Amino acid sequence: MTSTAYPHLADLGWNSFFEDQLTEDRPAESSIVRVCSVHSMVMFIMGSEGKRQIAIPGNWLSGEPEDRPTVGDWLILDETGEWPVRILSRQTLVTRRAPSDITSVQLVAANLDTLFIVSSLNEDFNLSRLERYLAIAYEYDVTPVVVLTKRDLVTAEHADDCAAQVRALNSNLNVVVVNALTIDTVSALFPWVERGRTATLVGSSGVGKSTLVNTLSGEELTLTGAIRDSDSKGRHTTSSRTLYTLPNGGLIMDVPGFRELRLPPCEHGLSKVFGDIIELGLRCGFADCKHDGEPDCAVEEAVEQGIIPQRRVENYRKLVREQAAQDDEKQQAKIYARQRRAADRMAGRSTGKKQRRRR
Ligand SMILES: Nc1nc2c(ncn2[C@@H]2O[C@H](COP(=O)(O)OP(=O)(O)OP(=O)(O)O)[C@@H](O)[C@H]2O)c(=O)[nH]1
Ligand SMILES: [Mg+2]
Ligand SMILES: [Zn+2]
Repeated sequence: MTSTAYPHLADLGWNSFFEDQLTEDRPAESSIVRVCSVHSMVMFIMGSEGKRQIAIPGNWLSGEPEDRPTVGDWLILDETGEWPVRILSRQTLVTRRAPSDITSVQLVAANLDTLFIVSSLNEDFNLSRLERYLAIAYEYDVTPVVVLTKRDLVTAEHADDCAAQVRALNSNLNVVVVNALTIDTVSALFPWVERGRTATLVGSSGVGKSTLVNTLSGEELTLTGAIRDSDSKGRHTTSSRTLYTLPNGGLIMDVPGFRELRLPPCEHGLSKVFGDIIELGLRCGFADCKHDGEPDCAVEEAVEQGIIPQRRVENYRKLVREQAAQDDEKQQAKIYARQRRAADRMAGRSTGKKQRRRR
């Protein structure tokens, strides 16, 4: 853990990144607090003196989404300790496109170390959806851990097969298979949510995010909900994002289930998730190949040879289309070109490569 002038805050995730922002008068330890939950006019905060509620300044509410406080933020309070005056710059910030208005972003969580991407091993299991979540984790430089729940409800073969499919997405990926109801398997998550570290749980409704919070804490900190029999989906039991402290000193944020996850601008994240496809694309006949029926396409050849699953290529193309906001062909071409150039640079092939056709 980082040593700072505010020892009690280190347990809440405080480190030198935040301390370095306090250049002028150094506030008292009691004036530095972390946001646990945000409601329409008030927020809950925690600090060296415990947890309490304060009002959100009106002018903060009318600002841009990024200028508003979100769960996980560090705030400085005025001398009265009642009024927040500043949001410290975020070390990490995870956003998504707002479901109601895809032109604006919605803040999911600030200052995280770990993103637990939760999926159940039954009907919810979907590799393309996991690739979306992974793109976010890579974009924002937060360590992803894929947590596959409900191991007790499926056969061991099915659980092993699903875990192997997830590991095949990226050989460095952390994948943990659990029965979220009991600590024996869930304890494997502790290394990613140690004292002073912050983790967030994301995934569809009903996959067991709140159940994991309760099992990790050994208490009923948050409500969990039954699943609909008709389609095994959850009922959106958790309604707001909340940061909890675990008995081991780790911090974990429970998040309402996402109905759909629309990616924010996320080109870098996508190029990490789909690095293998981009790399292969350097060998396509056309420099601007979209891997969609063009002649001499190295990616489609790899699909035919069973090296890359068709699903994965389709998901890559779909997510680039989404990035380009609404099927703008020129925009898509630019994204493909930027990602290829970056891969080209990484591979050190900027000179002496084969001359490719341009359309
Ligand atoms: N058998 C079994 N049931 C589980 C497991 N994980 C979660 N459940 C059950 O699934 C239901 C939904 O769990 P929650 O923890 O409420 O799901 P959630 O992801 O928080 O859902 P939202 O808050 O709606 O987003 C509850 O009835 C849990 O008991 C598991 O690993 N095994
Ligand atoms: Mg929940
Ligand atoms: Zn191609």
